Amino acid sequence: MAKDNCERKPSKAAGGWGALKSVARQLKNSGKPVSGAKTLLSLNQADGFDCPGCAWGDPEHGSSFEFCENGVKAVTWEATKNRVTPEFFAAHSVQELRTWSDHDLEHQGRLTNPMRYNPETDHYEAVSWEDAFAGIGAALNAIEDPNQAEFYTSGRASNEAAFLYQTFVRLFGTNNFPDCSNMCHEASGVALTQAIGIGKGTILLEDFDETDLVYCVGQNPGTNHPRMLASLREVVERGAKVVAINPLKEKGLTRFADPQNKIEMIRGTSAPTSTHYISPRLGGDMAIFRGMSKVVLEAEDKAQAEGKPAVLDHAFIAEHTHGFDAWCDLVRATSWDQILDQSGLTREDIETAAQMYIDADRVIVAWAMGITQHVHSVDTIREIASFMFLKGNVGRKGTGLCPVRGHSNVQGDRTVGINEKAPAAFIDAMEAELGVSLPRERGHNVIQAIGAMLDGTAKAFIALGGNFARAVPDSHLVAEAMGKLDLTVNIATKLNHGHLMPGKQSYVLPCLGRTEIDKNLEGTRQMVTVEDSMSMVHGSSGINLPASKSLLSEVRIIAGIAKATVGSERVDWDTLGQDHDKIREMIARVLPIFGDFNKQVREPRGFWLRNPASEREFRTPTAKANFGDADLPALTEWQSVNGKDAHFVLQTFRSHDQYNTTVYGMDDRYRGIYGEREVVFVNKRDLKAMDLKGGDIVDIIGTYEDGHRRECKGFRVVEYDTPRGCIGGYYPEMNALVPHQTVGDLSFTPTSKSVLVRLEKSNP
Ligand SMILES: Nc1nc2c(c(=O)[nH]1)N[C@H]1C(S)=C(S)[C@@H](COP(=O)(O)OP(=O)(O)OC[C@H]3O[C@@H](n4cnc5c(=O)[nH]c(N)nc54)[C@H](O)[C@@H]3O)O[C@H]1N2
Ligand SMILES: Nc1nc2c(c(=O)[nH]1)N[C@H]1C(S)=C(S)[C@@H](COP(=O)(O)OP(=O)(O)OC[C@H]3O[C@@H](n4cnc5c(=O)[nH]c(N)nc54)[C@H](O)[C@@H]3O)O[C@H]1N2
Ligand SMILES: [Mo]
Repeated sequence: MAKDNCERKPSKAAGGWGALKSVARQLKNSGKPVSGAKTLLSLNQADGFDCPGCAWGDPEHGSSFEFCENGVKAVTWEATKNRVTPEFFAAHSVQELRTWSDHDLEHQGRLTNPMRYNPETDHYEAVSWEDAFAGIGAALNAIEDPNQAEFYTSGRASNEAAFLYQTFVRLFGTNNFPDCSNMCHEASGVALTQAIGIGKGTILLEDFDETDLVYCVGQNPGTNHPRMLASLREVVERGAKVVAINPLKEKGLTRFADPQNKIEMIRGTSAPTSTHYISPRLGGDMAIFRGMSKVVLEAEDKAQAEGKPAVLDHAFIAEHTHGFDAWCDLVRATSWDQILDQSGLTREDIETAAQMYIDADRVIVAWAMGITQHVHSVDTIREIASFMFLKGNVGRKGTGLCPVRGHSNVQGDRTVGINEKAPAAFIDAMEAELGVSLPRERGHNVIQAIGAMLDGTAKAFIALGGNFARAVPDSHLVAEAMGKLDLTVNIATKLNHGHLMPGKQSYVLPCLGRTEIDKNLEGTRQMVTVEDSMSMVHGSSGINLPASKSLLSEVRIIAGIAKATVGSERVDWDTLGQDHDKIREMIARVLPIFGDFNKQVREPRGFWLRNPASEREFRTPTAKANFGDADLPALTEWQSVNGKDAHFVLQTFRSHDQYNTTVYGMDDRYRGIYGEREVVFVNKRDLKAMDLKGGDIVDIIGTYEDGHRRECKGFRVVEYDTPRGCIGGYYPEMNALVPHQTVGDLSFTPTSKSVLVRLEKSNP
């Protein structure tokens, strides 16, 4: 634990009074004229709005108060009374604002007016919506090649906004759709598509009620998916098992006090969220699953030799899978030495974790960024899937693969076409809908968009939400390159650093948030829809008055830009902009899986987008679930630094007080950090070896030899329970250290959880 951090200690359990106090503080600070409590009671209710916090599924809408501490932060942060007005921009130049922190920028509140950058004064100035649309349309049309424009999407955008956006971008003539998913669960999408024929998870929330065993891998749900803790805790209370696999002992994965449980709150008690905890080295998870599979295969051999019942589900393997024998050969050929060195575990650790699998009838594996943000993530997820196929743990009640998504609609955005490599069938359907041929070549993902900005071929950047400049690797280089573009446009609720690197022409366009009432010109309320991690699609309608009279919905802003850029010959943007039902009709024509979209989404709990893999229909080229075909990495990042003085693998993670690049506050209660973020978590023995102690100040230096100097200077050392050679610190500050050229194999995901660095004592 963070020993040297003076006055305050880490919390004993996740949730509890700490969470309630934090909620109260948040409500007070938001000071919303519309009652904060009323806003919260509408969260995740049938007639309310979807929590913009995370993509965890909801139980029956309306059955309880469905929010958590960090959902409250997300909501109140949006529903603040603070405003960023034209007067604010008149008072502060862009150069000045660039010196502000991420927290201070967003804390100024909601953007109120469309703004255009004036390079002569270095200030943003108010502009009318008409002039903004016309200016953007003219600038986009002045670009020689549509592939020189990058159209970014952050995963909070609704299905309706995302679908309209991709329609516009494809008509404009490019598939350049860098999106936050490229930095997030891309490896899950790639690996699951190869393994089971669809890049999504196969479980429903109810599966947690039936499962015998959950592996929760590379994920910190106490902070990032707090509503998942209720599921994990119920699994443990039922007597089933939860194995947490995480280099850090994350509080939420040990104990949870449910702030909505009165008795628990009064007694100050909490309950466990896991039954077993194993702490591997960074990037060691493929080795763990390979090792567990080895144990399972040995158990099968033994059972056969002794004439006992089979351990494997032979019927499933024979009927539904491909590549079993070849993969078994790989598993058997993998040495324990390599497995133990990469994972950093003992053979007993792995055998214990595998024995639980052997004993369990129904198993779920859930994972997030600790698995997806490495070089070997795709192979690791394939290995997880192969392990699960051994006992038919896919497509059965209480079983399944569960990539836990990040942004609340990141999965939906992909479904409706935010995809630089969309399937041909989708483009075919869009062409039939629009009566025009559309570009087919692969567009840019985030890494390729960065490349185009750095080499000067990109001319324009449009962002539907997010904070590209801070979220991406090599953030300093990228921010600088953004300033050289001809056009930058940001559709946003709040001011962030991404808006402060204006191109030659630049606009910041303020939009309505999830919490706000969206009415069209005739005064009819519009709802949007989102898809959660479990492929449930539901409606979301805000209840608060808009932060300013000048705001438009994302849908109307996109329609405005589209009309001014590609004209209304193919699409009646005015009508679609005014009527979300019409957009949903169009979505359902292009993607028949949405069925009678407008009717279904008005059911209280929304509806489930059928996932064939969860019914054992595997739409892969072999028409089967495919076992993996990869060896363990020849060398993990940890192995590459092991034995080199002061060299480490660094993981960059989230504090309890942030939402990605949105920094709510400076505390990380569960890890015992208060009032600061420029810290680096290091193992005690590593510190000793370097003659350092907790509280010392160090510089963290990137060790990639590609000509770029990467450093974070003056960070405070925190002595922490993390494996030797593996250190950690906060994103986005540490994006200055994450290289954009080193990416996940096949996923192109920045390797934010295995960054190679060196520590040096700071020279004050
Ligand atoms: N409050 C809040 N909620 C959020 C977000 C937020 O910022 N704040 N962000 C949203 C988004 S976009 C996303 S993608 C998710 C992110 O959700 P998480 O994936 O939980 O996010 P991180 O903070 O990056 O945490 C990564 C976890 O993986 C562990 N880990 C790192 N490397 C390894 C490894 O090699 N092996 C194993 N086994 N574990 C490892 C870390 O110790 C850490 O516990 O949360 C979403 N929800
Ligand atoms: N080093 C490192 N880098 C990472 C990660 C990591 O773990 N480590 N994680 C990666 C992951 S998983 C992700 S998903 C990305 C996140 O990358 P992004 O999605 O680009 O970043 P966010 O911080 O979520 O975006 C915050 C901004 O979104 C805008 N916003 C908020 N709500 C709305 C809305 O309703 N509409 C619109 N239009 N705008 C809105 C606000 O202006 C706010 O400032 O970062 C990635 N980068
Ligand atoms: Mo994410």
